[in-house]
Amino acid sequence: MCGIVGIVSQQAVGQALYDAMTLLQHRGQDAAGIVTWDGQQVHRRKGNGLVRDVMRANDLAGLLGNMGIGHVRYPTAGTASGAEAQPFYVNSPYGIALAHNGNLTNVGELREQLWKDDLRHLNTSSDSEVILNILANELNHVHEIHLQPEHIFQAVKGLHKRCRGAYAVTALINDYGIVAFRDPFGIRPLVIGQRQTSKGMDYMVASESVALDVLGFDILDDVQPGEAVYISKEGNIHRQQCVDAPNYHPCIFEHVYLARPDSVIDKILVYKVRLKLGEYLAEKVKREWPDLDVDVVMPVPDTSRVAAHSMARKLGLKYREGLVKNHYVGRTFIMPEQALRRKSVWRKLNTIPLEFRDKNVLLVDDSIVRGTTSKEIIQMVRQAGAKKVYFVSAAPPVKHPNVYGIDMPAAEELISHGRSDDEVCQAIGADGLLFQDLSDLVAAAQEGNRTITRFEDSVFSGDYVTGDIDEAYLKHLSDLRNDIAKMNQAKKTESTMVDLDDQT
Ligand code: PIN
Repeated sequence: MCGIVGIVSQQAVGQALYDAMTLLQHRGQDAAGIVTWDGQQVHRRKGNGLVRDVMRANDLAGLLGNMGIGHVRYPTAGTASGAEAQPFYVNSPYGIALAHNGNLTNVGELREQLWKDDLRHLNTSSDSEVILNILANELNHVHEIHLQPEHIFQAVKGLHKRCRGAYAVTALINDYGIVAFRDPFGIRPLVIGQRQTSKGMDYMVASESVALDVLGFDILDDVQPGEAVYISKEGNIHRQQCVDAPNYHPCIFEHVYLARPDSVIDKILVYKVRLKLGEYLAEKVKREWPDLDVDVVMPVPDTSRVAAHSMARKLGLKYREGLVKNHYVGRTFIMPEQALRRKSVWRKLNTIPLEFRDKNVLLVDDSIVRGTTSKEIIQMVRQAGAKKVYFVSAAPPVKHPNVYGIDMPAAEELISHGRSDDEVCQAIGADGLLFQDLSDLVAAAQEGNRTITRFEDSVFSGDYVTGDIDEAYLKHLSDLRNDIAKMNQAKKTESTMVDLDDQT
């Protein structure tokens, strides 16, 4: 999961890109980058770390121009190395910079084609570099010195024919404008907004609407699955569907945990989904645990707060916040090594014993992925004096790996993979455990937009919407993602800042 943004304005965009990226920072804390065009020249800054650490004041001052794109990165395919921070850049044709959120599922085949058929060298293991080179190659075929919107759409059509998987993209074409597009299933989110200023209309595309909101842009629409949106440097917007049969199957995990609650994705307010998740959970608790003796409902901060609150209300139980989060340590499932992850739970959360002493507590978390934090939290809560600890997950059990750009662990590292709910309950040491039903999660999201008949929910169901995922692919992914692989990568990439000349 990453965050992307693109802005075309009639005034300088450096600061606005920076602000948008800080609003998307929850989507990736690993690396950040911005590329702008000032009418003559491209300006770039990228590196490992948070937006505020990569872009110091003097870097920002150098990001000149009225259009640009930005990216915050959470490592998925490839490694976490600074050389792979985005946007990537190619100088032909025109000069194109590209930022991508997602993961291609036929990247091996594309790499081979790019080398053997298109004579293009790839310098990193990132699939975003692959997409950029495919786009460049398709634009090369068009071979127009005066690029028109229809040429760009033709190139995106060609790209859709070659690429499989999940991709939401913003690309800057020097001296022309910004093109944004979404894969034919609309798996990763992408929204367009506009803002009227005294100098003209500004346009922004971003992974989440929160970036538009805060910067004073109104939501115009979601980029549709398979659609491309081209905004010329003059501020003219062109849109075209670039696949014959698009399917609207956005990722449901955005609503579980990834997105900010104040974002609206595909017309669905994330906050409302989480409220609903709590209500469905309350019904399940009533059904499954009719004699439950609980003194207090408590969220594991932060994501599950909304669901825990609506659940407590529906159950007529007290809602309390007895776990306090330190916001200055990273999210735990980013960390590669199991031991590191364990330790960080204790660095991240602390208890208020007053809320636990001699009480039966019902803890709510947004999901259980590896189960490491749940286990540690339950121990922590018992140490704080709780008598009984029940645990509910606002999402169904995560049983399958994600292949569409969420940095989930390998299947064998998912606690619910190959385990019954009772076995998971035992493994995390709870007195009782309930998971949300998948049908309720889908219903909660669908209530926000009934035109979406299916969501990408493979981590729960094992059904991969693109239809091209087989055992061999999952095995390959597991080899890339397991803890040992991640530790080896981490060792290789100890240096933090990138050389700005790492052009592709
Ligand atoms: C909470 C995010 N949420 C907490 C992410 C932990 C699963 N984990 C998924 C629960 S917040 S584990 O937004 O960072 O506050 O099951 O892998 O141990």
